[in-house]
Amino acid sequence: EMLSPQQPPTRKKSEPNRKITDLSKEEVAERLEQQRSNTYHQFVEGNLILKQGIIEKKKGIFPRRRMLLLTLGPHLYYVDPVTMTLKGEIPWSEDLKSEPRNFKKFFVHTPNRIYYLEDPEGYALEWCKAIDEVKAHYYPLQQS
Ligand code: 4IP
Repeated sequence: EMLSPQQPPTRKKSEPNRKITDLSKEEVAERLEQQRSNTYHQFVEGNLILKQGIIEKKKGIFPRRRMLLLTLGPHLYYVDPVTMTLKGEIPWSEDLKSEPRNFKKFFVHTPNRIYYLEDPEGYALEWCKAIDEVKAHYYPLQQS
């Protein structure tokens, strides 16, 4: 099965328990190769994109539409999809926590800031699950 170069694959329906981080070295290498044609590859410092999608990040008066990129590393980059510029990164640490609020809204808690995010497509739970799996992968002793 060919993976689309633009959208990293999400969980396959046939493998519901497979974690987003369950990848062999060969799969990582193959997907990195495919990722070169992803227009957002330029922002992720060579890291494999595990999940990407447009979200709204609320801060101040105006929510900002951003492409959120969850990668190995781990990293959570966000890019302005109109100007195609990297706007920042949600800093990873063992203390990062996702919190779904409803199907659209979710929070990402970090020691110095709570990121208020909204997935207009309604896949907030998917985002939180992916973030939790990445956290469990990199910080296995931190799970409560
Ligand atoms: C900006 O609001 C944008 O929301 C920025 O988001 C945000 O930076 C700024 O917060 C905030 O002041 P205005 O443009 O309405 O002023 P983005 O960087 O995605 O464009 P971050 O990146 O931190 O969310 P400050 O406090 O970081 O400057």
